[in-house]
Amino acid sequence: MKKVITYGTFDLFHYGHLRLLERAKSLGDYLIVAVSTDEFNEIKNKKCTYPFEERAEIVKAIKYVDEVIPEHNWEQKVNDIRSHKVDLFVMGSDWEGKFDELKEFCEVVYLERTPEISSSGIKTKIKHGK
Ligand code: C2G
Repeated sequence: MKKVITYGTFDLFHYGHLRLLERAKSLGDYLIVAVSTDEFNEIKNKKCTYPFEERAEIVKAIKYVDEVIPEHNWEQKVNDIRSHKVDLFVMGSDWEGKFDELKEFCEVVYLERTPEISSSGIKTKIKHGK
């Protein structure tokens, strides 16, 4: 069974997130998603609309997702890969090259980011009605 893992905040869940998870799952048999905790988003300097529990609940409900774990820090990835016996680490291309050190532990693939959609873009759209 090929196990895949990916990480993210997944705030204001949108089709860019969905297409990432769909493609990540298509590369294996079992997809683990590590959802950033509110505390870690502070460290990432990422303002979130929804708290961890709600973001994790939505990700858990996605049919491509088999397991959700919390992402507490930048450093946990190697432990996650080892403890969950992960074969493939996947991230969107905005992270291209940033996690290449994980190639020592598993396959690393960056998938094309879906253009024109982002959590911050959605907020702007709602604020300015365009
Ligand atoms: N994504 C995408 N297309 C978009 C928006 C996001 O493919 N239009 C992908 C990102 O590349 C990422 C995933 O969806 O792989 C989650 O995106 P975010 O929630 O923005 O995650 P991020 O804040 O980048 O956190 O340790 C890694 C970090 O936790 C990643």
